[in-house]
Amino acid sequence: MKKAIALAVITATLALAQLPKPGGGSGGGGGGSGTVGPGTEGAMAKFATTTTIGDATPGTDYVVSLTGGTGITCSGADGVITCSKDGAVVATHLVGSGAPSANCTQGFFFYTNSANGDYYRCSATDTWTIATVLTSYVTFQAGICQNTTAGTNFSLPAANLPAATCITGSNINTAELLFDAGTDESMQSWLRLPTGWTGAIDFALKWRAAATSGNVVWGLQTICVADAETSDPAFNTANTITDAAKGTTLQENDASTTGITTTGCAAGERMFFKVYRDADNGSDTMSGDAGLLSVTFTLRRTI
Ligand SMILES: [Ca+2]
Ligand SMILES: [Ca+2]
Ligand SMILES: [Ca+2]
Repeated sequence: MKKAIALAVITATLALAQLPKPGGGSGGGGGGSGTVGPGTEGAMAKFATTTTIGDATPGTDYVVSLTGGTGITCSGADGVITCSKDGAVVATHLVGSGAPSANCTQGFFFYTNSANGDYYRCSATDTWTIATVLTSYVTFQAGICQNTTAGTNFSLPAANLPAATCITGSNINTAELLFDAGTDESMQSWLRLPTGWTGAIDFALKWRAAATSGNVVWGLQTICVADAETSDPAFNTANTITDAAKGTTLQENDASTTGITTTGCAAGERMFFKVYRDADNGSDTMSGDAGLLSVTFTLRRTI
């Protein structure tokens, strides 16, 4: 008789009784029970390969039944019960204190860190990925085009501001902000840092240019304002990205950086950001305007 059992932790209860030997003899008496839990490799409870309870000589053993357990398949006959791993059932949930270190198989394993409640999933063979950090993206388009009039939702300074310009094709109607090649120009806006924010933010932007050589240096600065604070703090030190122009005119061009500076920021706060072209930077060598199309923040939060 085969018995497939369905729990991740192997638990088996043994009922013991002395069996009569084949062809006669008296049994009876005996009895009791024990619980077999997870053990070390090679120990009976591990069921690492095949575990036999009893011996190969039927009729003289005390094990008469086995119940419970998970991930094992048992068969028994005449006092010998043999249990093996059931390949169709695998442990799926591991628990430990701290980050997981055990090997895992993608799609089968889930791990709980008992120290802080974080959950991990096996995202690839022997690779654990924390599952309680959600990644989200916030994108701001640089501008819009109403018929032939361009505008932007960003706040612009009184001087040294990028010009909103329509990009109108046969199908697409949108706008860009044109940043000068020699004078730093900037725009700014803000977003609310989500509850559970982990502190790590990546930044990406899309831009284009008529020029087909040289580099553009983009700058980003952030600063945050909390509840009961006034909202005119100085910006943090800038993160910059140096990105080469495409070799083909007006092709869209991605630029990005990870782990931007967010000193003084916390979950729930308003994060102001300022984007500019560091046009007078010696590394900003592209001639002509750089047209900003969008900026995107990658935010992470725990659940
Ligand atoms: Ca690029
Ligand atoms: Ca500058
Ligand atoms: Ca320049």
